[in-house]
Amino acid sequence: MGVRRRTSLSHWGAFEATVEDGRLVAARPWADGGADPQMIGVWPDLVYSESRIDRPHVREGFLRDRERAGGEGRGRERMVAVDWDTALALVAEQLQRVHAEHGAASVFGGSYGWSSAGRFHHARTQIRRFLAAAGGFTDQVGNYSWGAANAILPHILGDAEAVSGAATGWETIAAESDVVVAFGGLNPKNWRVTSGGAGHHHMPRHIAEARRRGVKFIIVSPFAGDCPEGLDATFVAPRPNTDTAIMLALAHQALVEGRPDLSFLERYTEGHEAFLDYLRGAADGVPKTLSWAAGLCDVPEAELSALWRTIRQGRVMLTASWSLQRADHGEQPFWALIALAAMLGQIGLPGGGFCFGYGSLNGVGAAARRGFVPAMEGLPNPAGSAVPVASFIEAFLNPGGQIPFNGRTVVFPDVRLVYWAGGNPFHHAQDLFKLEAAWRRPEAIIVHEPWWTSTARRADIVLPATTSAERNDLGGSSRDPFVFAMPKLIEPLAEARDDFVIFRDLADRLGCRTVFDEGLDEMQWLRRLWAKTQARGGRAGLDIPSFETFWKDGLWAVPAPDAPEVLLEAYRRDPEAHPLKTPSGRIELFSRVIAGFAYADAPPHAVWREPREWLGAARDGELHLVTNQPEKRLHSQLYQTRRKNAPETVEINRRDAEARGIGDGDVVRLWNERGACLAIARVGERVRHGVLVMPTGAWFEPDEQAERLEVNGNPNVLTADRRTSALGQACAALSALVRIEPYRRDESKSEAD
Ligand SMILES: Nc1nc2c(c(=O)[nH]1)N[C@H]1C(S)=C(S)[C@@H](COP(=O)(O)OP(=O)(O)OC[C@H]3O[C@@H](n4cnc5c(=O)[nH]c(N)nc54)[C@H](O)[C@@H]3O)O[C@H]1N2
Ligand SMILES: Nc1nc2c(c(=O)[nH]1)N[C@H]1C(S)=C(S)[C@@H](COP(=O)(O)OP(=O)(O)OC[C@H]3O[C@@H](n4cnc5c(=O)[nH]c(N)nc54)[C@H](O)[C@@H]3O)O[C@H]1N2
Ligand SMILES: [Mo]
Repeated sequence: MGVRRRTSLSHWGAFEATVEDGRLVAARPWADGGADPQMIGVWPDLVYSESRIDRPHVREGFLRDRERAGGEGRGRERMVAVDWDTALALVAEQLQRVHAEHGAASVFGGSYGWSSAGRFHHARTQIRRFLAAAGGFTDQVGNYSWGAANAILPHILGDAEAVSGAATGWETIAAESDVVVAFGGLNPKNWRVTSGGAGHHHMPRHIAEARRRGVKFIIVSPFAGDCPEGLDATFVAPRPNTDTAIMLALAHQALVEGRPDLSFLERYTEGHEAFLDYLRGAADGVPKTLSWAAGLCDVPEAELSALWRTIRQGRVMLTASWSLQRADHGEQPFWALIALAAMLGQIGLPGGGFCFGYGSLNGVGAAARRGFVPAMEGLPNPAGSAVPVASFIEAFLNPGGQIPFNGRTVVFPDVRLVYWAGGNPFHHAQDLFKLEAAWRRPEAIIVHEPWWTSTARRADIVLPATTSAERNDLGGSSRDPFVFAMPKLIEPLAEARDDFVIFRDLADRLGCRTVFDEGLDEMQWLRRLWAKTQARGGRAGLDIPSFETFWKDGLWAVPAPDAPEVLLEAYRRDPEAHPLKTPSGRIELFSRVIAGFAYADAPPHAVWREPREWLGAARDGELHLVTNQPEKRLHSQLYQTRRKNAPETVEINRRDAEARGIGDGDVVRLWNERGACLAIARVGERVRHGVLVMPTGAWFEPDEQAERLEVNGNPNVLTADRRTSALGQACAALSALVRIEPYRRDESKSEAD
């Protein structure tokens, strides 16, 4: 067979794969794309990991007693290897049973998760298509990444584009901005990843260009790691979750100095008077002054005042990372940032106004034409049932329960069967010990996974899926100027099958195969997807290669746009000709629609509300736990390739460490009323006092002896299963208080409180 080199794609970048005698032996970043060599280099370890699932498996009790087995044995009982026919017959039988006895909404199949790159084989898309074809299911709406923004932005701007795709181009920042204020910072680790996968990792270059022109950067974050190295930025380190107060105070300062751009507010916004009244403290008697904010965020007033002086003139780009809205009342910092930008009057100008996510994902603000990476088609869900994505634990525990959600009432279905492919809820959900309890409730749990993740180990039926190296696909990201072919590199390992093939066989058994696959096989689907790219190119007047040429070349470079994008540029140019899709057609600083909802935790204009857990409410010894994205993983993906067998690290300020007798490198125990986990302490000055920073993504591994103790360092045993507000019902993981101490094994049992 010899040696072959092929290009392929992962969420962490395009790569060159070397295949020797049918075995993937090496991977390195593609061309000069700038992907992280270490993350790419572990591809062979990932594919041939010991944690690969070789065959279908069924939990022992479930194999014997089916749905009557109860959920107690999940994660405890032995998993028994079975042949594909037995496994598929079991899955089909369970789906039919639940449909017949309880109805389609009792099948929970939202299956949230990033899956792998590749548009056709994208597991979450495939499972939702299959379950829709099979009669319906309960879906999950929104996402963990920017769920709160997704709910609030349409009320303010008419749609959620400003977080889902649109962004002011970095070229305009490098060329026009005087100042960039980055709330939540610009952490370079996050630029390693793009949803869908990227050819170019452009951010370091853009930052360097901006620096060369002398753009001033201000990083607002409790963590100095959020500042790219070599960037001579001013650093403001507030308490977590207090950014809204700072933004409001800056807006108030603009007001008292007579600097708000009144002509902008009048022409382009709706309801600014109500917002300005709030800043003045008309109703609550609290003017939102710099000293008011200084007290809340615990930053000297002089620093906030210096921040104000930096942004009161010149071209100013205000940006917030997505992390800000993954917290209690996470809707508010995004609304407050838009309001502040409106006061400064630069929305719609190159290098000015506001933008979300420059520090969150590679490709935000990249020069790329959107819409050329074809999306795999979904099917309408006949059950019409869906819950907000982060509410699923509550849904499992509380069938028939109701929650308010963005002006509606969601009624939780009676979940009997859970089907997950392409996601890892024992990574992404909050309060994982609570999830463990909720996970026992359904009668049947089915998971497709390439690896024995914590979720796969807690299923009744596990079907081994291929990785993207083992199938043909195409992929890319709308935030990147390429569409990549992803040719099959190697044959499937052991008995692994593609999610598509598994669902096709199940659809066959359930009598819905033609609805599901439309009579097309893998390569025919890829051609059909490519035809969408061609059609789109035709409309744009571009000449797009044939599928054969694309496949042979391995990629197609999407021509660069004629001019860099500027968020809301057309609206600014002519608001009458390009009204926003809000009720007023303008940027809503006060929303009558939200007023109509009458939610106590989401008023009709941007406000400061105390988070339920934050340093302002900390009891003795409690610290604020920030759980951010891991540096060299994608969530829980790549964890299986780690070299050392030690828990995840937690960064702690020297002052807090010394007060607790914690030294650098010590094993520590973090705990609160929800649970406890272990970690290795990194002691230093990067994180502000009172705050701990711990990445997500360690595989959930409860200790066998101690109660509610997790040993790999998965911080989601500590975060609260509470959502941002009735408006967003989104993940609020970043509002959590914990205690920390040196770990001594024998003490751990008695101290779980
Ligand atoms: N505390 C805290 N929690 C958080 C966050 C936080 O900031 N703090 N962030 C949240 C955010 S923004 C997100 S997006 C979520 C991410 O949560 P997830 O998206 O659930 O995390 P991943 O680890 O990417 O899970 C993807 C799973 O799909 C599997 N997989 C990969 N390819 C395939 C395939 O082809 N077929 C099948 N069947 N499976 C496949 C992988 O092995 C992996 O187990 O986490 C959320 N959780
Ligand atoms: N390497 C890598 N990159 C990734 C991912 C990954 O798993 N690995 N995941 C991707 C995904 S799915 C998403 S959604 C994005 C998420 O993008 P973000 O949510 O923006 O990323 P995080 O790393 O969670 O948070 C960024 C920084 O925000 C700071 N921060 C937290 N809370 C506060 C606060 O209240 N105020 C202020 N001022 N700062 C705060 C933290 O110090 C943290 O380092 O990242 C993407 N990029
Ligand atoms: Mo995310």
